Amino acid sequence: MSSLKKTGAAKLTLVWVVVALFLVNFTIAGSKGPACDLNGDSSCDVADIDTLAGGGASAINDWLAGAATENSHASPYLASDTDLDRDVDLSDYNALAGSFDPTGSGAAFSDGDGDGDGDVDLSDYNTLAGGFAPTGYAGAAGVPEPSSMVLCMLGLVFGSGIAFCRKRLWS
Ligand SMILES: [Ca+2]
Ligand SMILES: [Ca+2]
Ligand SMILES: [Ca+2]
Repeated sequence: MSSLKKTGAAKLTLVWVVVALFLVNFTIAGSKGPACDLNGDSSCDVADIDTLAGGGASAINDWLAGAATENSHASPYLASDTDLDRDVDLSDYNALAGSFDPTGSGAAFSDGDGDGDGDVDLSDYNTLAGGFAPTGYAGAAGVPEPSSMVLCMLGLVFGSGIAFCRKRLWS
């Protein structure tokens, strides 16, 4: 009688083990998504890269390349593109400037910490300034930026304005 009870208990335990293994396997298989999806919502975006705060440059750069591929872009996201909208513009600059803290720690990618060292400092700023591309950075190399063209035109207008005034006043 007691051996029957033992056999029954062993069978029940075996059933529970099988059920548990099935549930574990189902959970693992169900949560499989792209490697860049770090928060498990099936998309690779700013919320994911922000979880790498302070994780170092190579973790950031790996994610930027992997997520760009996952999101069907031909080239990796730039480290200064704080909102990952494929440009480096004034809104990226404002994010960095608003969180500028060279001695800080724990800054996220969307705060402007493009090199993943946890601070938002001159090095992050220089990277942003060097890659500033308000019209987008996919194939935009070599095209003069509108801001510099406007400055040149203003310079021309201002310069000829001075020449005009000089002519009027001193001739
Ligand atoms: Ca995600
Ligand atoms: Ca951007
Ligand atoms: Ca930094």
